[in-house]
Amino acid sequence: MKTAVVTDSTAYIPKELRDKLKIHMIPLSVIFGNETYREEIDLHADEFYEEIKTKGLPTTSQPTTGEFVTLFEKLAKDFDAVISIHLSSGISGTYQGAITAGNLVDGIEVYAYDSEISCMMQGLYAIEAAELASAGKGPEEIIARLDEMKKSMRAYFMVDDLSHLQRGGRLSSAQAIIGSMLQVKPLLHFVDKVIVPFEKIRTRKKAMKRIADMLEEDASSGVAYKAVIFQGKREEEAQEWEKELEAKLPNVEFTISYFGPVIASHLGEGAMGLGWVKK
Ligand code: MYR
Repeated sequence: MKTAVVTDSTAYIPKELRDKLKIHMIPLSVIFGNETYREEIDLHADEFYEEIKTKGLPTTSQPTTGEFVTLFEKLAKDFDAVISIHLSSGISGTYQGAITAGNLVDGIEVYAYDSEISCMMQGLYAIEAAELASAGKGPEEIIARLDEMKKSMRAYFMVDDLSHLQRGGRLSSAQAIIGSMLQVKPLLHFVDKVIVPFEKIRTRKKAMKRIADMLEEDASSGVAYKAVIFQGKREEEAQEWEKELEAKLPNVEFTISYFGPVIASHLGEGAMGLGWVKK
């Protein structure tokens, strides 16, 4: 059985790696006024962070059902099945769009997979799926492996200004709790597919230390982990953090990734995070 792997743009897998692993990408878009840009195609992270200096943060949209149908029909010519891995269904309708399109397309079995997260953590699922697919594994076996990964995956992030997430309706918490958090730097994470505050922490430094301590605790078992540092225009800080963490945690393999246009439209500039999963 030939299985294709699709993920959406919010996995932020660099194009060379996508091409090498034959991962197909369907883009989400950002909308500035009357202009729509498909991220990772028409608009990349660097350009986006320049644009928002004058235009402010845009709105975002998921791929249309028609775009999914076109992609799946194209894949049906060469593949028997497709695993379509998407950002959490609790923050976007993209995963549901893949399911709807899958029901409309003949000649290929569509397995939509809800990553229940986003960014490069979602990317790690897609990379693993693509490696298994190219080794000839079928969709059920691949999905079982992704479910296994989900058990050890954790990610925490913080933003400079919580009001963007609140305005976009992507912060799931009582208004009173959010109100009390607007002045501090809460750590955020995903629980049951939605973003909720994890802990109130007053400074960035303390928040970063708290996340690093949690990784250190998990990695202290000696098990090998992959970890991703996420940053929204904080490359230097991310590089310093990576060096510091690498020196302490030899069994953890680090990568630096980024919050691209769609995700940064909800987080604002300056967001930072760390995620990890057992290898
Ligand atoms: C859409 O318009 O469908 C896209 C909505 C995207 C919402 C993004 C909310 C922030 C996600 C943060 C992910 C951090 C992962 C470590």
